[in-house]
Amino acid sequence: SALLKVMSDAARKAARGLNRDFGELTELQVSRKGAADYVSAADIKAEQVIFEALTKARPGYGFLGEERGMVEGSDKTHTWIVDPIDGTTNFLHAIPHFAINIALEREGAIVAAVTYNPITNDLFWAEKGKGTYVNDKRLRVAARKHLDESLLATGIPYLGHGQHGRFLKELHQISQRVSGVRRMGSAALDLAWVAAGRYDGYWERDLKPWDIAAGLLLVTEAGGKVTDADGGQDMLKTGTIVAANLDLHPQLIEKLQAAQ
Ligand code: 2AM
Ligand code: CA
Ligand code: CA
Ligand code: CA
Repeated sequence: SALLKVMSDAARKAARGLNRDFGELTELQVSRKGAADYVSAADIKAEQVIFEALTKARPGYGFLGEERGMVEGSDKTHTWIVDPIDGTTNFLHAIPHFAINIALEREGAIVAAVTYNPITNDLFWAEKGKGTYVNDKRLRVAARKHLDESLLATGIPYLGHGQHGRFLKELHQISQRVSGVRRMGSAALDLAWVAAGRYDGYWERDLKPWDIAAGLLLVTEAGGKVTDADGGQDMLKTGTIVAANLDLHPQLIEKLQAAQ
């Protein structure tokens, strides 16, 4: 659709700068917003490119970006939610696992999503009611029904961020029941990989709207279920997310609750 083209063009345009800077930034081009919260010249430049492309195509829409915060628009029903690099730590360490994340919120619901890994050239996209794709290929969440055969992803709290003790309890509870747990460092790609059926499920806490807004549509349009840890729909407010297929989702929620 025209909307998806606007979003994927913006992501590909920002990706050109990221490909240039990947593995090439000096320490001088990186600063710290808080404990372990790094931002590089590449994050800021990529967000600027995305902001300009989206604002030109859809003047008036609001814009919420990790690096510039909220820019109110004249149109109060539409807001872009953007993370120019999800997985900045990977990006700065020359690990090819990060993504440009763009979602469109309409009256409180996410209606379109793009998650683009410029290194692998995987462009994950979804539009409400129309399914999820990676490039031209339709995606479907995995079909595994039992936790003991499933591979999950999660995120680990880091310096100055998150509840480390609670995370270890949850990991202790869950890792005994599954065939594996991965932690790759990009919430956006974790969700995209659940949509693709690569991971069977994913849970994480203390996230921001720009980490997960796109991915929650990718997973639901691929036939999966996404909730917060209580089974509710407050993921963007609580920053807590549990994603899996319809069989595994309740099992994952149960194990998380047993860990509290
Ligand atoms: P970011 O790269 O856009 O900052 C989940 O782990 C999320 O936490 C990531 O998607 C990442 O988004 C964010 N995050 C911020 N600082 C982090 C750090 N030091 N280590 C891991 N993740 C971090
Ligand atoms: Ca960040
Ligand atoms: Ca992020
Ligand atoms: Ca980011």
